[in-house]
Amino acid sequence: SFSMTYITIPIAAKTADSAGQQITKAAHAGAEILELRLDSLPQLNAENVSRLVAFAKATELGVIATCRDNAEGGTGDWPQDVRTRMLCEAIQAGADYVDCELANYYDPAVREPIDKSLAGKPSCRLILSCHNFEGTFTDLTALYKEMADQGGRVIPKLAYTAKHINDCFPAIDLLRTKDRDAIVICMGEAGYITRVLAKRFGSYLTFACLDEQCSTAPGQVSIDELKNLYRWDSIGPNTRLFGVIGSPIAHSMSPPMFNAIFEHKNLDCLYLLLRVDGEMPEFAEFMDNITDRERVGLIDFGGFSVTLPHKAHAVDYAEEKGEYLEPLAATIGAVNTLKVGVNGRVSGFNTDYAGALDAITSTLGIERHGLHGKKVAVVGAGGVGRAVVAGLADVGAKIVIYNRTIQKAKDLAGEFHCKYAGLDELTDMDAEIIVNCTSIGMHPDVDSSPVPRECIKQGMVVFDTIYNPLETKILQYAREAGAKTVSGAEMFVRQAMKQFKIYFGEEPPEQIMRKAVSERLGGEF
Ligand code: SKM
Repeated sequence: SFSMTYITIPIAAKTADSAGQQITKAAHAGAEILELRLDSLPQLNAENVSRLVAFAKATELGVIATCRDNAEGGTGDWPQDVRTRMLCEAIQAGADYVDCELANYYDPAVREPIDKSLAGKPSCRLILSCHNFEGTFTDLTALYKEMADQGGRVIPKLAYTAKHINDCFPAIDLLRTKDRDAIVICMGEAGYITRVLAKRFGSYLTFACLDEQCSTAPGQVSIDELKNLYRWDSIGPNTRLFGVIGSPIAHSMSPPMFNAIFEHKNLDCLYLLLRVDGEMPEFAEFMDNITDRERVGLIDFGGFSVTLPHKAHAVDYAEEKGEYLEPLAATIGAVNTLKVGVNGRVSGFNTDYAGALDAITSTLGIERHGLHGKKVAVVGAGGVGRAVVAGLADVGAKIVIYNRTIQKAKDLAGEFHCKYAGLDELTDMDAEIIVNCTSIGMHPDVDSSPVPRECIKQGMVVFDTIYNPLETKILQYAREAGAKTVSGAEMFVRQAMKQFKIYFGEEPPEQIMRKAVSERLGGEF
């Protein structure tokens, strides 16, 4: 069995005062280990090092001392003999761990004094580290073994840059198969899952920063995010994983919303941002990595939300390698929900169209069949428009599709047997419900409306699929005209409610989801 996973905050301060402040802040924030980056001290000498170690030890947190070589990301450009002496000094001063680069440890002029100092301090452990800022290591496992061969008290530390999320899998595999305490971390934004999942996969520690300014390496997550968004204290070795796949994805409200559900229902689950850059090949590689027979049950993803640009890729994936594809998702050409079965094979669904229908029917207080024969103007013929039209056509609404490029409106209308027109014909519109599926009015374009004010009449329902801002220009016009309004946040919550039902087979806690989204968007909807 392995040790727990410690949240470690690097202290890389330029002055002794600021180091002291950072240490105090880190202790308050909930750090469990402090990593003293001695190389960042402006005056590196024995006295400063022992004072800093003593100050850090007084917090009763674990203390790592390292004097990072510039070749592996350090600063200061200190000569090797100075760095070695400072590590020995830190050992004497009572550091719990010293971290020395494996490459340097091979040098007897480094190894011998360090080993000698360690011999006098049996409780101090040696972290042997190797950093690659350029990319992955050619043979991660061999490097790990080389480190482990250096003795029983060694904790191997391997940190490499992930340029793509798919580069994280070797690190995760090493953590799963390691035979001793080890630190394996992917740097870079694409490596973020290895930091957040360090506890799930049993890395000895994960590095977090106090805030973005204090980050000592790219991709470091703040301790506040780890604890409050990523449920650090609740994560265990069996936590089931979920996530939203897309690129860009930082804006997604799915993680705070699903993690709020997990918290509320006390589920041993965690929901992540999964930025999968690229197109079908990268998406398929990611899915293959997750659903790999060797890894299923070990990595244990339960399901995914899928957003741009991967919704069509998810259709193809479910078709080629999955076990089920919802027929309407195939018709729409977009899967936004993947559920991973016990066999590791995925099923694909679309909950966007249902989310849109539910947003409208709940506002009108009717059932879906109540939409039969209703006159609906759908503005926009892109991806969202397709899902909305497919859903409305399925329940027999009378649809007119309006689009700037008339050919696109015509093609979509032809597929779903409805009418179409250009945006200039909106003034002749005869509709009970208007749905905006364009991005007109989305932040920062907040003063534009896809539909002129005079087209909106009292008693209509106006639904904007945009949720940022909560009240777009068209919704403002609608409110002022006495029409009923539906925000994109309503659709967002409802598509996610369907996802929860698909993942867990039970009803979702709607109010908790609304609250999480409201908090994020800064208003009720
Ligand atoms: O269809 C949804 C998807 O399920 C999640 C999402 C998000 O998290 O931003 C947006 C929509 O594409």
